[in-house]
Amino acid sequence: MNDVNDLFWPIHQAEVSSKEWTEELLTRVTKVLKKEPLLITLPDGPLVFVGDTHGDWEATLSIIEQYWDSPTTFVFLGDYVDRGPRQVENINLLFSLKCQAPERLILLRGNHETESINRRYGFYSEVKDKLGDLTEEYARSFQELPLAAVSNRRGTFAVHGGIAEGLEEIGEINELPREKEIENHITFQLLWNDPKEKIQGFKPNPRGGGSRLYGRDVTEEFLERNGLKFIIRAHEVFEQGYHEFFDGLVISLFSCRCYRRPMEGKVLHIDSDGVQRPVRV
Ligand SMILES: [Mn+2]
Repeated sequence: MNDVNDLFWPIHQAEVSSKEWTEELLTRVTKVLKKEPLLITLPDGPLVFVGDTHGDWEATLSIIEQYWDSPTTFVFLGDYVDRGPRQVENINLLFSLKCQAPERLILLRGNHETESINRRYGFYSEVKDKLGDLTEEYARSFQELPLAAVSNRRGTFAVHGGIAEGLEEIGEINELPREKEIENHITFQLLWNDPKEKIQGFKPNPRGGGSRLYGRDVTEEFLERNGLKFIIRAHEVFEQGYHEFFDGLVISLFSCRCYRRPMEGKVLHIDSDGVQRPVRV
């Protein structure tokens, strides 16, 4: 196992790297991501799931350092950029670790890993300020990010937003297109949908754009059809960083500690025996 200190990225320095270094990083990570399927099958060992980090570079670093020396696989649920203080540093750290140790770190796509969203919520201008112009290169890397992960042993499905109306079998995710701007309605929902108590089926989501709310009944049907037990997702802010829907059938994580105001961030650790524990960042 690589020592985290020997890696390509000097992780203890908050300074942004040069444009040349980042360009090389993006070329490398795009190649690594292209080799991955859109639905990742997770290994059987311990797992740590991480919700939105949104430029909270320090949160990402502390999570990495906490679990790097154990045989833990990291599953990041997307939304690495926009909003927070160190977006370039956050995504560069994650991409660098991905290049160095692709098996240890799964980086799923969030709805913020899209150029049109980055233009509105801060990443686009941060890249221009710190690196000149690599927005196109970042967008090309984001296009290759996998959409979901499954742990057959744990019966867990991990995705940024949640289940999608029209998606029957999770294997169908591997047939989805890799799009720079997300137009496929299944992909869009995987990244944008939210669970909601006390509704039936799928309903229009106030977020708009074709996103849906999903209720307990369709969640149970999806889990049963796919032989799964529960879903881990991110995408929504919770002050405590952790929230359970439908008596734990859906676990929602938020790991950033500085979203508009200071708050707790949490990750979910699942050990070799399947014991789940929310852990404060
Ligand atoms: Mn999101």
